[in-house]
Order: sequence, then C-alpha cells, then structure tokens
Amino acid sequence: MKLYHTPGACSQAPHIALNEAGLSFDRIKVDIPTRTTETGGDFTEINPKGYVPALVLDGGEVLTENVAILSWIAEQKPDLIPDGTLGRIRMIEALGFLTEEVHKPFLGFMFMPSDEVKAINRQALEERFNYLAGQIKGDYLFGDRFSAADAMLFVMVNWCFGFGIELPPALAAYHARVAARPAVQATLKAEGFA
Ligand SMILES: N[C@@H](CCC(=O)N[C@@H](CS)C(=O)NCC(=O)O)C(=O)O
Repeated sequence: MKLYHTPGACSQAPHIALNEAGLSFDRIKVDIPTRTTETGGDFTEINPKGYVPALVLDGGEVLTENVAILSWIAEQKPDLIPDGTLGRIRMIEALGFLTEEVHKPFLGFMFMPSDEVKAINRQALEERFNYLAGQIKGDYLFGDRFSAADAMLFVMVNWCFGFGIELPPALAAYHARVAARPAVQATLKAEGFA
C-alpha cells in the first residue's frame, strides 16, 4: 500500500490513521505546486484531481478523498469506528463536516488574498471549532476511544495553531491528548514535525 502525502497537509489525517491501525504502507511525498512525487513522477497519473491524499491499495486500486480513505482505513481496523449502531455513520457525518465545513474554509482563509474573504472564513472556522468543542465526548470526539474522525479533527486543530485561529480551551486540551498518542508522534516525526 502506498500513501501519497505532503507533510502538514490534510493527508496527515490518513497518515495518522494508518499508523493507528498498525497497517504497513510506503509513504511517497508529493510537491503540491508542481504535482510531482519525490521520485520525480507525475502525481496526476496517480490522482488526476491533483491533490493529496491518495492511497494506492495492494491490489492497485486508488482511493482519493479523505472521507473515503479514512473510512476504508477504519474498516481495516474497526477499533477506529465509534461504538453504536450508528457508529460508522456518525464517523462519516463527522468526516463530511470536517472535510467540507472546516477544511474548505481553511483553504479560503489561508490562500485567498482578500481580507474580507479571510474574515468570513475566520468567522466560519471559529464558529465551527466552537461547535466541535461541544461535541467532544470524553477524551475524543466519540468518547474514550480514538476514531478515524479524530485523525482529521487533530489535523484541523493543528492548523489553528499555525494560522492563528482562536481555539476553545476544550480543543486545546484535546490537541495535547491526541498529540501524545504514540501513532501521532510517529506520524509527526515521519513528516518532520517532531
Ligand atoms: N476533497 C479533498 C481535498 C484535498 C485537498 O484539498 N488537499 C490539499 C492539501 S490539504 C491539496 O493537495 N491541494 C492541492 C490542490 O488542490 O491542487 C479531500 O478531502 O481529500
């Protein structure tokens, strides 16, 4: 299995989840601006959409989109799926929210030159992180067990530190708890952040 990723990008979420699941995989870095892999390959031959993450399964199938990749990883290691009859669906619901309603405004905040657009996205992000802080049910999003949705939430919270988005105290404490997990430490180290 091969994970195409960029250090610090949203591909850090499946990177964490793969490590949490204990799956064996190779990491291949992608330079986003040039869409080139670290071995000089054309990344659009792997993912024609041109963005990370992409996960190439052992059989050669390519998975893209964090929602799909994180759901697939969780299915390989069901400990990463929240409990309850709706556990899997709640995880997908959280992943949809994180990828659409948090990740997207972040891109608008980080890359849009207009101050007005930045301010709109900052406000959306602060409201959504407040909502998420109220959703934490124990140590993690769904209780005392880490789920694949926590991998994505951790990366989004991590970006808040880097880009000056104010965090509610519950999410700052959450960040410290997740960062202390061995699989998360291993991921940060592999990406050059620890
Ligand atoms: N919908 C995709 C979005 C992925 C995405 O936006 N990845 C960023 C890095 S955080 C990227 O590679 N952007 C480069 C581009 O859009 O060309 C997902 O959720 O996986």
